[in-house]
Amino acid sequence: MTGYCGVYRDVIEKTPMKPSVLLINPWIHDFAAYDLWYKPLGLLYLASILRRNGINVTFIDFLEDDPAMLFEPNIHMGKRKPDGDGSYAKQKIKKPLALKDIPRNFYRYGLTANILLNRFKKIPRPDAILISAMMTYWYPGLFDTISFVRHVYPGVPVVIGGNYVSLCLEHAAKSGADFLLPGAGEVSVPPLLKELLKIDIQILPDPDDLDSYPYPSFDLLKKPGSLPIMTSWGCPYRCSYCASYLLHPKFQRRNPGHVVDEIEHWYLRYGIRNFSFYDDALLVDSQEMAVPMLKEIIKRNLPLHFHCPNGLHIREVSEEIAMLMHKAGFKTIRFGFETSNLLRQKQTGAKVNNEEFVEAVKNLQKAGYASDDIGIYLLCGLPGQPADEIAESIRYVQSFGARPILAEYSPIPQTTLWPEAVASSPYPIAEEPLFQNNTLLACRSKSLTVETYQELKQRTRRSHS
Ligand code: B12
Ligand code: SF4
Repeated sequence: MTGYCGVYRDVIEKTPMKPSVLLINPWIHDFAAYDLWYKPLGLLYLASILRRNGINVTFIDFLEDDPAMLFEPNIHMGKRKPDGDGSYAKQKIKKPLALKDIPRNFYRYGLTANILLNRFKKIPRPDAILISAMMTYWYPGLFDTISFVRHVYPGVPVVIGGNYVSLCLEHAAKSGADFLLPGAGEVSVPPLLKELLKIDIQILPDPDDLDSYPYPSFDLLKKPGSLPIMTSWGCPYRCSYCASYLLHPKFQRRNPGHVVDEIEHWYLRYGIRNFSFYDDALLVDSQEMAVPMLKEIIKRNLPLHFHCPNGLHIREVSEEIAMLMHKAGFKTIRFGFETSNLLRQKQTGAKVNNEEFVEAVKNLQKAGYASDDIGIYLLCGLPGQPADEIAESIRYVQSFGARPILAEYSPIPQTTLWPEAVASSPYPIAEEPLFQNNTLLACRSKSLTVETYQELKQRTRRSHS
C-alpha cells in the first residue's frame, strides 16, 4: 500500500441530481508495460450506454499522461511518440512476494496517488464505481486501485469487470470489490445499476447487433493522440493458446460503412489522425469488412494512419488487400504467423500455413511495404516448444524479407492449451495469475534458457537476408 490512507477526507462530496457513476481504468503493476495505442475501449462503450440513459458519468484514467508528474518524487516520465504510442510514467515498487526471485525491477505504471487525489476532488461523489481489468496478471494494480478508491469513497459500491474477471473469476473474488461481472459489461451492468441505484435504464444496444452500439465516449479521454476502432468482436478460429472465443463466443461485425463514418467523425471532431484496430479478425472474409472499409477510406480521401498491433490474419492478404491497406494508410502492420513448424501450425489451430505466409509477404512487398514494416509475430515459449523451432521460424521469416517479432507466450486460463500449460510449468500458474505474465515465459521448454531467449531476440534484430 502507498501513502494515501487518510487523505480522502479532503474529497469534496457533492450530491448531483442525476445518479453518478465513476469509471476507472486502473494502474498497471508489471515488469514492463508499453502503450501500443491502448485505450480502455470497453469502459468507454459502457460510458456511452450509461450516458444515453441519463446517468452522469465521470472517468478517471489512472494511466493518463500528466505534466504534473514531473514534480512527483521517484518518477520515470513516459514519452509519447507522434503516432500516439509511447511509454507510461512509472514508479518502482516492491515486487509481489510470488515474484521475489525474478531478477527484474517491478513498477507501477500511471499517475501517483497524489495527482489522482486532486482529480477525485474535482468530481462529484459517485453512487457506484466501475473498474475495468485487462490482463489476468495485472490484478495487483487492480487490487491497489480498489483499495485506493475505497479510501476515497468509503461505502460506495465497487464493481469490476473485463478480461481478468472473465478469465479468473474465482481469483477475482479476492479483489475486495463488491460485485464481479464477467463477460460483456453492456449486458451485465445495466441490471445491476438499476437495482443498486433504483433507476430506470431502458435504452440499451442489442448485443446481437454491433451497429446498435453508440460510439465510445472518447470525449472523456484527455487529448488522445490516437483512438481505437472496433469493427468486430470475436474470431471464427479456435487457436489453442487464445482466449478470443472465451471473451466473445460469437464472431460479430459492424457495417463497414458505419465503421468509416465513425473514423471520419473522430477525425473531423477532434482532428485524430492515428487509429488502432483491436479486432481479433479484421481481415477474415475480407469482402465483408476489410475490402469495402478500405475502399471507402480511400474514396473519402482521409489523411489517416492506421495501426494494427494486435496481429492480423496473414493468410487473408491477397494482392488486392495489400494494395488497399497501403493506399488507405495502414502504417503499423503486424501479423500472427506464430511458427513455421507445420506440425505446430496444425496442432494449434491451422490459422495459416507457410505457402499462405509466403504469398502474403510477396503481396505486401509488391504493394510497397518495406521489410521492416512487415512485422510477423512468432510465439515463443509454448509448452514443449524447442528453442530450435523458434530459431528456424525467425530464419524463415527473415528469408522472405519480413521482420520477426517474438511474442512471449502468456498461458491463459480456460483455453484449450491450458491443461498442457499447467502441466509444463514449474510455476503454479493456475493458483497465481502473476505467473501468467508473458515476461516470465512460464511454460518454456528446457532448451529455451534465458540466454537462448536473449540470443533469439538479438537475431530478430538482425537485417534480413
Ligand atoms: C488490444 C489488445 C492488446 C494491445 C494493447 C495492449 C497494450 N498494453 O497496449 C497489444 C496488441 C499491445 C496487446 C499486447 C498483449 N496482449 Co493483448 N489484447 C488486446 C485485445 C485484442 C483487445 C482488448 C480490448 O480492448 N478489447 C475491446 C473492448 C471493447 O473489450 P473489453 O475492454 O474487454 O471490454 C468488454 C468486456 O471485457 C467488459 N468490460 C470491460 N471493462 C469492464 C468493466 C466492468 C465494471 C464490467 C462489468 C465489464 C467490463 O465489457 C466490455 C464490452 O463488452 C485482447 C483480446 C480481446 N478480444 O479482448 C488481447 C488480450 C487481452 N491480450 C492478451 C495477450 C496474451 C497479450 C500479450 C501477452 C501478447 C504477447 N505475447 O505479446 C501482450 C502483452 C502486452 C502488455 N504487457 O501490455 C490476452 C490475455 C492475456 C492474459 N493473460 O490476460 C488477450 C485476451 C488475447 C487473447 N486473444 O488471448 N494486447
Ligand atoms: S486466429 Fe487469432 S484471434 Fe482467432 S483464435 Fe487464433 S489467435 Fe485467436
